[in-house]
Amino acid sequence: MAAAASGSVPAAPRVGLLYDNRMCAHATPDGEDHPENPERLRAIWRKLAAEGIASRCQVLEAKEANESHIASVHTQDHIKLMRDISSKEYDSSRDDIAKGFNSIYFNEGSSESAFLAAGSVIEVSEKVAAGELNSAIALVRPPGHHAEHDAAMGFCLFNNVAVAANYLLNERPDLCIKKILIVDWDVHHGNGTQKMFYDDPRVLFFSVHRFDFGSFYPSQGDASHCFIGEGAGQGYNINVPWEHGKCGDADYLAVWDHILLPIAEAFDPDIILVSAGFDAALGDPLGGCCITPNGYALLLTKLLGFANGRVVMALEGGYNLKSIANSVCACAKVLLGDKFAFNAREKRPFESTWRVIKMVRDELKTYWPVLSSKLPKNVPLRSAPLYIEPYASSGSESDVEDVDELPDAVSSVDDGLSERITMLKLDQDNVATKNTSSCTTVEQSPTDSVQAQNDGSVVAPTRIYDLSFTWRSALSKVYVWYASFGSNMWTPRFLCYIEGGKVDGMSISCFGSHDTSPPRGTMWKNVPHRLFFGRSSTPCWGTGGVAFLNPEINYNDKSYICMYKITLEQFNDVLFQENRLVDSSEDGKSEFPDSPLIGLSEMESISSNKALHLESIKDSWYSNVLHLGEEDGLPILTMTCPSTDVARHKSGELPLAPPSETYSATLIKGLVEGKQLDTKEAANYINDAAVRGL
Ligand code: X5A
Ligand code: ZN
Repeated sequence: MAAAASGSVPAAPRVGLLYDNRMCAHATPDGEDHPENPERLRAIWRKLAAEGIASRCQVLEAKEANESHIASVHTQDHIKLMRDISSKEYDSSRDDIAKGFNSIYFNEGSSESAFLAAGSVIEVSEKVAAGELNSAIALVRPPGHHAEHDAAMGFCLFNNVAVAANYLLNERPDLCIKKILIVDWDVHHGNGTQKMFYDDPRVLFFSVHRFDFGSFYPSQGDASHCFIGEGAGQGYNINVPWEHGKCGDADYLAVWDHILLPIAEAFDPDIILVSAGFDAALGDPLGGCCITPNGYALLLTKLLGFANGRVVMALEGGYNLKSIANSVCACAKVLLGDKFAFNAREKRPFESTWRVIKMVRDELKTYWPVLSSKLPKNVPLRSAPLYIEPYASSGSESDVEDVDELPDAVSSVDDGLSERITMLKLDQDNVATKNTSSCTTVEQSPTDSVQAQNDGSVVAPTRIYDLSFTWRSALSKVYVWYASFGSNMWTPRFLCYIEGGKVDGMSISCFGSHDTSPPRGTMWKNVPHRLFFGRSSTPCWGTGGVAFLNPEINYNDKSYICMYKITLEQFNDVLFQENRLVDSSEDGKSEFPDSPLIGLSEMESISSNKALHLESIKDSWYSNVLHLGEEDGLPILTMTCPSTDVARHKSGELPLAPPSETYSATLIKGLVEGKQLDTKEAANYINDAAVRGL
């Protein structure tokens, strides 16, 4: 290495790496499995050690945060609770207190871990800001970005990154950090961080996350791109909300190139703090996205072009041990100056990504004029994940004019799917229209809000994203096959769930769906699941059992299903009605739950796991949504009891009971009119299932 001796080689970057096994003390109280577990840190550390990365970094120990520093973002009550929650006095109430928060557990190690996590991000940020280190990675847990000023949430106790940002800005004027860019690439929205700096122009908060039209965790409307900050902080809050899962390197890079980097250039931060969750990584069980390690490396490389490369990464989420270890490792190599080859497998962003990019730029261009520049034309795009079907306009909608708003790109898609492509547009509901904001407001009509936006001078103070509006409109363009195996096999009876009303034999009327359009198709199949009749009476059919499908596959069983091609919105409405979640209000109007049971992310998890037991309605009879296969590239879904109920039926704890006369007559009509069996065969089929049991 002659060059080294000549002194012309730049010194290797000084990279801080904070790891401390004291942060492994926070764990579930009884050792229950949990995605946010101590193994996450250990897996990352083992990998960095094995790859010889740790030894090239300055390895730092964790340090507890001062309460006074945490107090810049959290209330005294919250700090006290987090400080004391692990003490003896809380032994008996700890679990109940955890239940009072959203997605939180505590044990005896939680307090120390929480203070160490917050203090550690302060520690490395200070060193980077002071120039002692060029950059740093803080391997901390519990994570931070969901924590609100007065509450733990989403596996997060203190908002580590927010605490560190405030520390630099308020406590260390000597370090001359006046502007901070926070890049939150965790797959979830950084709701806590957003709120903490919402009116603060010194902190530019950028979060790219799955939104799925409001159904992805934390499922709050404020993750939408309409939330741009308020007061002096207007324009300093940037949300990039994905419409669905499966986003990967190409999608993130497009957002970097067309939103984040131009803004970072204009903002010119003094330091960048990355809320570095790795749950958008390929293989993550919660995220459903697919950033590769090299993808992360490239995203990070691009950030190093700002703030003189002063970048601090703080671990947030990330739940596949291999994925997070490989991803952090790739990032550490970037900080150390290693070269890497970027070879994205899938180089095309989704069409939805392009649409989201345009939306965000439109929303923010008055604050960041650089966003008014022209986007490249003819970008090759790919169609949305399969279950999002072409939005076949039935003629009444005037969506033609919006077509020129779409990228002129779809033509060059080379996988033959281009004809199937139609944008998931939110047009007819005023949620998004040409040249307008897609935000709805409480006080203003959509039109008013549009004027306020175009004028650039007025922005509604409190904007509320109407989620039920949004999920319905989004899920109304997604098709599934709903598979019926009971009375719904008789089409007139099924249509009660769509159109409302009842047929002979039913003692209660159905509410119907918000969308009363008839199924787009009907089809029969057999499935290897056992049909049985359980429970001894129902409000609708009276005495006698009703049909269930054993969720377990058994190739000796063969049951008939009648499938209806309906929208995911309608499927949710069927699910609501089957589980009696729709009520009549006083004025006789029907009241549906205001969020879907099955959104796009649930669809994905059902498709990959074959079933999803809906925790929120776990005591209802039909709380288990099964994936029975695919037809036309669309999932076949049904609803039945959970396997725990099957066990209770087997043990006799829950009754098995033959169907009533009228109920079985309905099933038989279904099978006969559906041309599956003649009357005698159908009666035998039902009778067999009734006497066979489980
Ligand atoms: C930090 C993080 C996720 C919480 C999911 C709760 N939290 N269902 O990734
Ligand atoms: Zn996350």
